[in-house]
Amino acid sequence: MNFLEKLSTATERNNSLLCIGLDPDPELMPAKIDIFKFNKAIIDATSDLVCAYKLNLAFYEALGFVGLEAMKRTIKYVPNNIPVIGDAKRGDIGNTAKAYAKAIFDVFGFDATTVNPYLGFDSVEPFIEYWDRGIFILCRTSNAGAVDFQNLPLETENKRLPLFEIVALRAAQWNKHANIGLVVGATYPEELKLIRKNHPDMLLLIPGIGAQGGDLASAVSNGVDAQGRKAIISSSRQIIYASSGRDFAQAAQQTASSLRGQINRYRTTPAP
Ligand code: OMP
Repeated sequence: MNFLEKLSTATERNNSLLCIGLDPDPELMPAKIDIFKFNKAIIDATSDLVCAYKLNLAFYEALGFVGLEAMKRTIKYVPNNIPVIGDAKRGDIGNTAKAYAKAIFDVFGFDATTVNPYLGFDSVEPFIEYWDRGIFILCRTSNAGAVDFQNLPLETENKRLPLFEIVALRAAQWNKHANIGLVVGATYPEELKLIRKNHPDMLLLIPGIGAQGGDLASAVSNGVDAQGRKAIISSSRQIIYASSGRDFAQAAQQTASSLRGQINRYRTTPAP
């Protein structure tokens, strides 16, 4: 199964657009628990509630080889019928990008990844050439500093558009294998709405609910396509650190279950 098939079967089977971000932070995790065991407990408690898991490589790399080993074991442990997104936000000149893509897809075995488009097409192409994997291009990120560049107006094809809209246009033009999606933060609902309006069929990865304060209702109703699909609503800290005690997996399950239910209600609510 390619990434999109895996995603759509997991979405159907679990009736879910929820993605859980497995971003292990020793300062927030229950004391004395090994990273793989922590992830395993969360996966065991939530694998019937999600459409995907997302691992941000930064949290694993920050722990050195022990972290990378835990990341590799976690990817293998996720049931084969649930896609695993490697949130790496890579972007570099062509031959380096090729090595990054090889590491993410062949060595670690992720089903999809996030890519930073700042260096242009030749930096993204080596990822897109893995046509059976998913590529999420950073379009309008969830952080406050996103405005520094992403909202700057630029001239292109006789139109004046903010940079993030140009990124979305280019991503649509590059989508020859139909394996590209966009990352759009939940914290900017108007931008999200605009991207969805201009790209009715594009798959969107939407982080920023929970710890970053993005509004779930507007993220879902502005993010889904006309059929209430094509959006992956991702949350990390809100779910995996729902409790800092020994009941963390049970608390994660309760939070994930409640989020899935809310998302499903908003999926059918038209955008305001
Ligand atoms: P929480 O804020 O704990 O839910 O984590 C959000 C996760 O999504 C982190 O791994 C971020 O790096 C990632 N993320 C954003 O928060 N904002 C973005 O615009 C893009 C991403 C991402 O690409 O996933």
